[in-house]
Amino acid sequence: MEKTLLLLKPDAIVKGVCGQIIDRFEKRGFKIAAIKMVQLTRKQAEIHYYEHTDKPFFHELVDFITSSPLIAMVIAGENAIKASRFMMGSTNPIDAAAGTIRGDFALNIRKNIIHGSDSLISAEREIKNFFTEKELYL
Ligand code: IDP
Ligand code: MG
Repeated sequence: MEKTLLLLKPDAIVKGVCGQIIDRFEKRGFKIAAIKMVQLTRKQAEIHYYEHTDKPFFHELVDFITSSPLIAMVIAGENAIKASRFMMGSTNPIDAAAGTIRGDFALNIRKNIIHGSDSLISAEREIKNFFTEKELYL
């Protein structure tokens, strides 16, 4: 079964909308394979977002994602990666359709509520940055 890493970013916790977001994935038919609350170290955040190292917003991104705890989870199901990216909506919430998570819960590109892996290769790499093999229940 395909797996993907989701992060309910610090703003999702501050806003108190994590339950509503998890509910959408469960209703869609995905199974939770792992879940934990964690405050990222800068090192772990830099590993997670390494592809953006050279972007002008990298420092701001790491500041934000490490600012307070987040919820990391692995969900499993058919086409988990593509389906969850559609459910999340566009990176910039202003462009995200109503009915998507970012379209319904966010307004700001930095505080855009959720992360989801964008490919099989990144899912595999990102999951390993958060969970050991033993922590995955499939
Ligand atoms: P994604 O989260 O939709 O995959 P990416 O392009 O991988 O989007 O960017 C990672 C995260 O970096 C985004 O979710 C967003 O929070 C943040 N980000 C992207 N572009 C900008 C920007 O121009 N300014 C500030 N933050 C940005
Ligand atoms: Mg991305």
